[in-house]
Amino acid sequence: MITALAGGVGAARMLRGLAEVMPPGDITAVVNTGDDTVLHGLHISPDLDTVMYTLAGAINAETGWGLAGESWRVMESLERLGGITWFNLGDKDLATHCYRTQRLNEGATLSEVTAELASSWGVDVRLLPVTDDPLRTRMQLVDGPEVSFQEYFVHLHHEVAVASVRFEGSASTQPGPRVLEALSGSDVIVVCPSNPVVSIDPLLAVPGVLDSLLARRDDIVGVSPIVAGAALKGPADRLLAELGFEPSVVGVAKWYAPWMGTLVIDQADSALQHAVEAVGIRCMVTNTVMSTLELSADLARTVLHATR
Ligand code: FO1
Repeated sequence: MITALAGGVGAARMLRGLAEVMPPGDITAVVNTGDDTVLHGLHISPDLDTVMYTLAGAINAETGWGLAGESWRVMESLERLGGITWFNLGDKDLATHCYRTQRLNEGATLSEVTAELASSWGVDVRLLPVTDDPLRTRMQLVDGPEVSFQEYFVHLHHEVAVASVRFEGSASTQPGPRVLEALSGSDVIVVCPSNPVVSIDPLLAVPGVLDSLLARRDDIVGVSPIVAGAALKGPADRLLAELGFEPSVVGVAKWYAPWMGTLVIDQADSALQHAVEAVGIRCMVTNTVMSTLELSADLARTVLHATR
């Protein structure tokens, strides 16, 4: 049994690789919900959906989010009405948000709705929202107000400098059902190549999660989302720098070292292996760029052996 800590696109590719090399039913993914948002009255859980669609083989491979073969008729009509169109919701994807919102309004928990949606897509990896309670990542801009994560990421194209990040509501959250059990009971905990600041840190903000990880340090292996000083996707490199960490595998190692035993870095960063180890974390070097399913599976095999 393994448990993976997961954000969006990088995590989805890692999970797809893991599901190739071990029974999907033996994998639990604890997924970030700090990116969740409400638009048009609909509850949207981007990271849960990205992971679910990827594992179902239905993801839009070009964007890494949303469904393949989408149409955009609702967005076109919204544009004509002067509605909110900066966050692109495809027609088929909208059904997911309608269903989720309806079930939440009926009193179902996010964990229950997630299990229903995953089952409808034939996804056997157990997807657990880190919490069923409201958790919202908020970004304080250097030259501007505090904004929601999606306003920063999509509306502002993550092109603005960030002074600090907080996880609104975290103190009042409880871990989702079976989250702590998955962390304490799995053989290995894999930290997917997600953004440390805005994808993995929200998980740690949920009371009980960090303590569970600290107790498992030797069994935790992470994959760096930074390769050759740059994030493969998104603003991880800039966010690390803005928060005072090197935008490199060494910065990632420093961010994770208190609770992570092993960090897997890309071949392009092999010269930094000793610098990572100097932070007090074991370091393995391999190809971490998952441009094909085969490469995701290769990385998954390496990661699973890294703690043994
Ligand atoms: N990302 C974008 O860059 N632009 C979008 O318009 C957009 C829409 C969207 C809709 C549904 C969904 O599940 C994800 C979507 N994303 C979009 C991705 C999302 O904002 C980010 O990938 C994650 O929140 C970061 O992990």
